[in-house]
Amino acid sequence: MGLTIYFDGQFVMEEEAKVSVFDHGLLYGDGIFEGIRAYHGRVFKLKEHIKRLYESAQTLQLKIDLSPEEMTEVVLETLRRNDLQDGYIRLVVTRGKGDLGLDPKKCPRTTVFCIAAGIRLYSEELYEKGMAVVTVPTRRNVAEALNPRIKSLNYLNNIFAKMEAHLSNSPEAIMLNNEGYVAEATADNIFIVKEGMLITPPIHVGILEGITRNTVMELAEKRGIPVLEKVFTRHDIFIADEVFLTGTASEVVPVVKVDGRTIANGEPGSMTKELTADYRELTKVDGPKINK
Ligand code: PXG
Repeated sequence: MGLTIYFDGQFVMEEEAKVSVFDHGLLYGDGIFEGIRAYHGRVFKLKEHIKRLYESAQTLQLKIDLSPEEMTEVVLETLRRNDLQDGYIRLVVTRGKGDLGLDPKKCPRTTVFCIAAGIRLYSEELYEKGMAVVTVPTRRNVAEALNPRIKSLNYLNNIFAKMEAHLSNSPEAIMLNNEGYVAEATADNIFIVKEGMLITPPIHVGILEGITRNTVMELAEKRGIPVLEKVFTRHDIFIADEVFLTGTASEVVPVVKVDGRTIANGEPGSMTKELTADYRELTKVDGPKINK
């Protein structure tokens, strides 16, 4: 059975949810998105995702006709219409229809759509055994060109990175910034553990301020684990006690090998396991209920 999609003010069947070939989201990647998850009948960190969406819109001067409260309701109603209690939500705002020039002024109305679907996850084995990843040649965008804090529809450099990972038979890539410091993975943030401290690159390295990243830092602080936002290099990864990635889709994924170097004893570490368990517990209670 097809999905019901929110598309520009209406709920339509997926076959009818069609974006114009003149939409600048398609022609120029001029738009923004959020990837959100629902667990156990609640939408995890929905407030935070809506906030980030409107912050991305503010910088791109994308005028969204809906208020944040109305957008929240769009997400919840899309889940209800698809009878989903758990799932993956993709919320997209594009510049809308214009002409064949890139001028955003020629686009009178933004396009908004919301998809709610089941989620495809990494295998449970990957969580138990950990993942082997590689660093790749493609660098993360420099903030002065396109700030990675904007969750825009321009993902080409991350897609290059993903292709480069696949060329090395690796499921995921670690990207460096233009100075060679570790930035993030293609759709995940990165953490290392060293001597009891949890370390992650600061935002100014040029990364997305991940909502899962912020959540994991809060969970660590609750456990009394010291959390440091500090730049680090590949060498720091190789000599780390633990490495993991965080993101809405992947949650907390242990990394056990990087560029052929085995991390510590090659097994997911204890802090990674504790934070994974805390995160999964939080998904049971956080966020608004889909059905009131
Ligand atoms: N870095 C980048 C570049 C991302 O795109 C994250 C980090 C993690 O952020 P959150 O807020 O999710 O913790 C992302 C997230 C997808 C997909 O389907 C991509 C993201 C999120 C959800 C789904 O590819 N990007």
